[in-house]
Formats: sequence, structure tokens, C-alpha cells
Amino acid sequence: MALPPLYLIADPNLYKKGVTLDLHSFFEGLREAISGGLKFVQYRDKSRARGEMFQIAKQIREITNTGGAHLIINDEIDLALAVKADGVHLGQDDFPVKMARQLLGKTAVIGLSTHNLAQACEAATQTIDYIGFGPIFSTTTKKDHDPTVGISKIVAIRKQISLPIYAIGGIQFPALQNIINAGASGVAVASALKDATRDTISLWQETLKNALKKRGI
Ligand code: 3NM
Repeated sequence: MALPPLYLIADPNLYKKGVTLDLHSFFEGLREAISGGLKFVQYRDKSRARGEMFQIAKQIREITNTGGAHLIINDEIDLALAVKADGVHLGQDDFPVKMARQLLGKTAVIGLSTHNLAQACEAATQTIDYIGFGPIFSTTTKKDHDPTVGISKIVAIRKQISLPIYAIGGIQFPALQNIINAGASGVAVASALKDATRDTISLWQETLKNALKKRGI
């Protein structure tokens, strides 16, 4: 499956009113983004009991199915299987890729987080479909994140590996052109696209597509 350049990290923890989760706004935000043409979504949730995660993931699966968008589940292989997601995104310390591939099958999309050149090169030897690389910039969405890498590090990785590279971490609209020019295949974005309108999503997608076209992709 060709992976779309705009990858939304859907994290319900960004939708809090005090301590209460505003799941209604979370789901509405996702529907709006998909109505703007978004085709690639990751459900990421570091703060919920697994039973509740299952209920949320089920609804996200319905919304993404209706909109023809791919759904990836962060970390949790059993949850991905349970809701018939299209794949999983794994961190460096998560379940081994090889086992994930065995459990999910050949056609599943498997992504791996990487934070430096060595990890990216090692990732390229595994049966994965893309890497996340970051954090490019500082972010509050991921607690205790690795040191920021900046856009220039993408250039070095692009020279070494042919896998799709998704730049992640603190990405805002003005950086898109430079990120793609550096060799990324797309961007994975959470906070900057929280409550994005369909027009904003369209603008991000067009900008990414045009930047990739200039690289002949
Ligand atoms: N992973 P935002 S940075 C989930 O570096 C995540 O692997 C990262 O959210 C990594 O777009 C990050 O709000 C946070 O910065 C992405």
C-alpha cells in the first residue's frame, strides 16, 4: 500500500477539559480531518486503561473505514488485531518487529520509531514499511522524548535507507517544505493539527504533495 504523506497522530489526551477527556471533540476533529482528505491515522494513547482504549479504537476504526483512511495502532498489537486496524507503530522498546509481523501478517503496515542514524539504519534491515524519525523539534506531546534531531539529520538518513521516512515531533506548517526537501516521505503530526479544519488538512496535503513532486516523487 502506498503510504500517504500526511500522517495524523490522533491522541485523545490532547482533548482534555480539566481532567475530563472530551471524546466528542476528539472524534469530531478526526471526522473533520478525514473530510479534508486525510488518509493515514495513528491512534496513540499513553494514558488509558486498555478496555477504554478498545472502545476508542473501535470508534476510530469506524470513522476511518467510512472515510477510506488507514488506521495504525500505536504499540498495541492485540488492539490492532481486535479492531482490524491496518497495522501498528512500534517504539524502540516495544514488541519485536519480527513477532509483530508474524502476528499481523504480510500485508499489515508496520512502522518503527527511530531517533538517530544508527537506529534508522538498523530499522531498514527489518520487515517494516516506514520509520518515524524524530523528534525533529521539541514537543510536549511525547513525555521524556529523545533529544531533538533537527531537519538536517533527515538528509543523512535519506542517503542511507530507501524506506519511507516520516518526520515527527513539533512539526508546524512552515517547516513542511524543508522537511520534504531534506528527504522525508511525509510528516507525522499531533498537536499542530488538533482541531484542524478540512481546509487546513487540504493545504497541508497539497503542500506535501507539491514538495514531493519537486523531488520527482
Ligand atoms: N513520537 P507533536 S515525537 C509521538 O520522536 C511522538 O518518536 C516522537 O506530536 C518521536 O506533533 C512525538 O504534537 C510527538 O509534536 C508528536
